[in-house]
Formats: sequence, structure tokens, C-alpha cells
Amino acid sequence: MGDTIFGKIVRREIPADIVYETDDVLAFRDLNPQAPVHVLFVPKHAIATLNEATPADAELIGKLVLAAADYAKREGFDKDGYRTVINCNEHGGQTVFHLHVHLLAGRRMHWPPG
Ligand code: D5M
Repeated sequence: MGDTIFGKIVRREIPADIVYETDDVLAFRDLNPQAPVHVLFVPKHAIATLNEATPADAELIGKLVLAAADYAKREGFDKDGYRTVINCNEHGGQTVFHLHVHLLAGRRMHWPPG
């Protein structure tokens, strides 16, 4: 699979506002925030989309989602709540083809999403 801007951020080749890191996951603020808090959680080992994920990726994807939850708790977003989103391909609104979880917080979210 091709490299993306998120791969460059993971390798520290381009700057990002990094807010959280584990051995397997990096999180940084979205350049185009859709909520007062908008952080992207990316696995350091790239998977293009959820379509490419296999059972071998189950542990990594679990760690990715748990990283978002851990950060949300650490920052105190857990009480009021927050939203996590994974977009997939064109209709899902995916623009960067390195799997990532959006964490949105700091305001009430709408449903259904647009
Ligand atoms: O989400 C891709 C998101 O990535 C979108 O909200 C913009 C954001 N983005 C794009 N480039 C950058 C950089 N360089 N830093 C931080 N955030 C970035 P998707 O679900 O693929 O639409």
C-alpha cells in the first residue's frame, strides 16, 4: 500500500500536534477540526482502510480504539461523552488512506451524522 501523510507524521518527517503515543499508536490534532476537540488516532503500522483489516490486525485495532478511550478518560471527556468515527472509502468520507479513528469531543454531537 502507498504511503500517506499520516505515515510521514508517524515517522516524524512532517510536524503534527501530537497529544498521545503508545508503542503501537500515535494521536495528533486534526488540521481541520470538526469539534472543539478533534484528535486522530493512527496505528503506527499502516492499514489503508477497514476493508484491508484482517483477523491478524484484531489486536492492533483493539489497541487503537482503546487508545482513543484512554485519552478521552485522561482528558476528562468520558463524563459528558464523545464520539469516535472510522470513515471508509469514498461514501464514508475517507480522504487519508491510513486507517484512523477520529475522536470528537467538547460539544454535543448530532445524529444522524451528515
Ligand atoms: O480524515 C482525514 C482527516 O485528516 C481530515 O479530518 C483532515 C485530517 N488531516 C489531513 N492532513 C492532516 C495533517 N497533516 N495533520 C493533521 N490532520 C490532517 P478522513 O476520515 O480520511 O476524512
